[in-house]
Amino acid sequence: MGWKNIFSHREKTETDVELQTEEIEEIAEPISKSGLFARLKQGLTKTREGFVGKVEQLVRGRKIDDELFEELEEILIQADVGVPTTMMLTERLRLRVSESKSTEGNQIQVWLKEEIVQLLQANNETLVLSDQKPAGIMVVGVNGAGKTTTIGKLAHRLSNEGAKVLLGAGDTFRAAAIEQLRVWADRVGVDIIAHNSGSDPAAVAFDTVAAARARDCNVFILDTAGRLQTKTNLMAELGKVHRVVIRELGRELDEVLLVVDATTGQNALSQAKLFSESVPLTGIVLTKLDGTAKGGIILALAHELKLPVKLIGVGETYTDLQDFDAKEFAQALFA
Ligand SMILES: Nc1nc2c(ncn2[C@@H]2O[C@H](COP(=O)(O)OP(=O)(O)OP(=O)(O)O)[C@@H](O)[C@H]2O)c(=O)[nH]1
Ligand SMILES: [Mg+2]
Repeated sequence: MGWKNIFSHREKTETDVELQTEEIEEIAEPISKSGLFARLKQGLTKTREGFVGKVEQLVRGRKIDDELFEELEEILIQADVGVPTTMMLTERLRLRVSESKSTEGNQIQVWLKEEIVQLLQANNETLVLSDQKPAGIMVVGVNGAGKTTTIGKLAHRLSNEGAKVLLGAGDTFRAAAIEQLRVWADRVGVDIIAHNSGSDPAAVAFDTVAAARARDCNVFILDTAGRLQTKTNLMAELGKVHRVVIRELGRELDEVLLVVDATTGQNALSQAKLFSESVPLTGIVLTKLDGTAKGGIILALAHELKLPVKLIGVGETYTDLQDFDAKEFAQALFA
């Protein structure tokens, strides 16, 4: 069985997972589904308390009226759900109220959870990597969003699942950035392509693709320097790196992931919009959800963008980079 099959083991039934255990044991740390869910729940503690907890307090023992809706809107906006998504959600809740003629405040919380699941599910996708060697992932985002850490965690996971992984140190802006990726490569036990700091990132990208092919790698992951989405020259540079990669690869990348720090608030939307003008983004990695009470940004991203959130970061350890699963997410949030 190839690594790709193992990669998607979370979607399989318990029996399927058991059957694979023998093959996985040597190459993967066993992380049970319940263990992952516990990490997710723990990572969402602040948002659960700051957002869902407030909704709970609001509706308890209350009758549904306009005032309750106004307060609910305030809670949603404070949790970074954003105005358009807040309006969409409350409109749908008002419709449910008028259809059901319910007056119990508690009902609002039940419906809100259902609406959140529906919104997140509409755009729920996980990573898709082709069987063609090498599959390619490029990781972009603003400074400090969590790109390099995400690459380290992803390399660990793919490598554990049997893939031969190659990292490309495309952030040539700082010497420390190359070193940081090298530390991850050593820790995970995968190869890395790096040039000196200050060198051309497109040349690193080119060499990474060529080496991935020459070494028969399953997948390469290219790091890039953090950049503000408003700096047009840096965004143009990113476009150039991407063009070099696909020319050398001979096809589109499998994933171009935008890493977004969940604590940056509504700016996340601007990041997604402007980055997607330079490179064809395939999905978002939403990091540092554990560090914010404003995890509602994930709802704004789902509603206002066409891009799926594919991975979420709920902490700093290996197992804290998880596939995004709408149902599980809502379950952990409302637990
Ligand atoms: N708590 C928490 N911290 C995270 C998460 N993801 C990344 N971090 C931390 O965020 C900090 C920045 O991460 P990096 O991976 O260096 O970010 P980057 O986007 O590569 O940064 P630049 O290369 O400087 O643009 C590090 O201290 C990471 O440990 C997460 O999901 N949760
Ligand atoms: Mg970095």
